[in-house]
Amino acid sequence: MHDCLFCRIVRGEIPAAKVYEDDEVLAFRDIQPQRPVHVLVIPKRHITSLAHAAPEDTPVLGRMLAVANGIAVDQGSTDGFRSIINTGRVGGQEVMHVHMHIVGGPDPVGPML
Ligand code: DGP
Repeated sequence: MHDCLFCRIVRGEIPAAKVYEDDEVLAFRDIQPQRPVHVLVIPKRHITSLAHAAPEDTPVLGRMLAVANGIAVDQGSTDGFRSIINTGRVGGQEVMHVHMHIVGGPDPVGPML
């Protein structure tokens, strides 16, 4: 997808603070962090949303889940984290390239609800 924001990050056309990368998956810090740790994990290959996922996308979607804990721990979220995937307009998805938020880190006001 030529104009997709996250595809452009994958291609290096837009800078991002990368924290993890392998053949299939890229993770970088969210530009508007909601917590001390806020990372987005994306497939390098364009998938618009979970509503657009095809059977052949199963391995890369699994990889996104499989790398989440290591990324969270590396970023300092050593006592758990949230993983969130918004899907579609009603689901609050703003960037139409599937992504998983990893949100956590030390919280001075207590645990997440
Ligand atoms: P969502 O609402 O689930 O589609 O979340 C999209 C997230 O993407 C939002 O938390 C802000 C983040 N974001 C938007 N544009 C950029 C960008 O150019 N760079 C980075 N690192 N994050 C971005």
